[in-house]
Amino acid sequence: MTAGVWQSDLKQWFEQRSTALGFDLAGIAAADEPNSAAEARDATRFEAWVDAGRAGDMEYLKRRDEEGRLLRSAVQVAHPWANSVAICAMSYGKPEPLSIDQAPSTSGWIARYAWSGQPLDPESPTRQLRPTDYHDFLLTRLRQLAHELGERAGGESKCYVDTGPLVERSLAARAGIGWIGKNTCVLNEGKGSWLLLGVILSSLRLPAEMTVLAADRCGSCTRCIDACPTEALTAPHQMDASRCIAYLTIEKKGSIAAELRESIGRQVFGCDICQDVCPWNQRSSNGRSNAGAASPIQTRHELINPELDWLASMDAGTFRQWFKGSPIERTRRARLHRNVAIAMGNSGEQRFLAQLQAWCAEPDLVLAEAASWAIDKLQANEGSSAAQTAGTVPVYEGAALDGYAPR
Ligand code: B12
Ligand code: SF4
Ligand code: SF4
Repeated sequence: MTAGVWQSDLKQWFEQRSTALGFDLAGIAAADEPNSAAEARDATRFEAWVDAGRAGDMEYLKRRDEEGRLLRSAVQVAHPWANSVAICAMSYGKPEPLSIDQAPSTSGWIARYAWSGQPLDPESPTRQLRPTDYHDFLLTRLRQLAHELGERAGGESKCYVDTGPLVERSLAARAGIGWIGKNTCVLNEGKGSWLLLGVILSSLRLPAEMTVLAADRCGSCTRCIDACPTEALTAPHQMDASRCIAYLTIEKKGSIAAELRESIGRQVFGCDICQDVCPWNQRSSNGRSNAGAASPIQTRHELINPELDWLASMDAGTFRQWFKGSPIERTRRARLHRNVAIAMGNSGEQRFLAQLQAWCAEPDLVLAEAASWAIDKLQANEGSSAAQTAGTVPVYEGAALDGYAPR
């Protein structure tokens, strides 16, 4: 296939169109240099990560081609036709509370990316929000953009949000969206790390001089590493995903290892701690998404610090009503309840015993076992304060970034 080239006016057009479609940041990186230093470095890092068993049970990350190469080690392994990647990022930064703020000990925490909703009717005074999932609304916008790009410059393209055989964060860093923080998230000086990423693979070639990288602004700060309750951040930029609360509460099927349960605290879906403590997010959470009045990323306030017994009371119908179309839907009710049982055990609240006892009689053995663990924990802690769960992560004052002041 003959490939066109990203000219600077095309790049400019792309950035403008991505903003018009509701994205906050956009950038382009080359994917046509399998032997370039950046590709080789990322491939080595990814392989080392998988070989060290860091991916836990996430088998999709370990898939290989016939030659034994990991599909995600470089873009061209699975997409030999792709010469460039265009990355678009949407901010979900909001001024709402953080997981590390004080909260009732009876409440849980749902990761803020999963609070998203869109008005059923923007004109209605109640502005009731229906659940949305970033995979869907980013992909729709990316496909529109890819279609327009094709009309303008030709070439082949393919869009992914999350699910493609790519390491999106490495590509985003190479496209200048931001730098990879010590918590492994992509951070942008203006927007922080509350960014959702989407990728358009393209057969267009990118001249090397068009690549502009963002400087690393972590300095000597280690707040994310210090705050991680499960020690999943084993070193700067190194994550053992099999210990990460996001993995344990969202991805992990079956029972969660007993030794990690207490550290999960009150997180019932995902984890925001290593981003909540980041000084770049404490400022940039004011930088709202530019997605507009009918934005699909508005906050469903009921999901901030939700009461654990409210989540526990959900039957199949109520769960569907609240979470159909949300990222929480894919975790399913049984897994959410497993997580709620663990959070109840960590709460110190004796009033959850009745619910936990009811779950012990459930045919779902994973839930029954988690509930039984929680009962033992509550009974062992009887009389002690419930302050175990909320606001346990140290709250940091001021910035400790070498010579850099977050805006
Ligand atoms: C699997 C996965 C997870 C796993 C593993 C996370 C991980 N760190 O790998 C789990 C379930 C734990 C997870 C959690 C979360 N995830 Co996730 N996840 C993914 C997914 C599908 C693949 C990631 C992957 O390939 N990891 C493999 C490892 C090797 O990658 P890595 O740790 O990023 O390592 C690379 C770099 O760190 C770098 N590197 C390594 N060493 C060094 C050293 C230096 C000096 C430097 C500079 C770089 C560097 O090279 C490595 C390889 O290329 C991506 C989507 C995608 N297709 O890419 C989303 C994605 C990374 N997740 C995302 C989100 C939002 C989250 C959560 C915030 C959700 C939540 N609130 O619960 C948390 C964040 C936790 C955290 N601190 O990372 C976003 C990240 C956006 C951002 N701003 O970075 C993504 C891109 C999805 C999206 N489309 O927006 N996730
Ligand atoms: S998301 Fe939570 S558990 Fe995972 S690395 Fe960050 S602080 Fe640790
Ligand atoms: S908390 Fe500090 S070290 Fe961690 S990502 Fe943010 S600035 Fe970097």
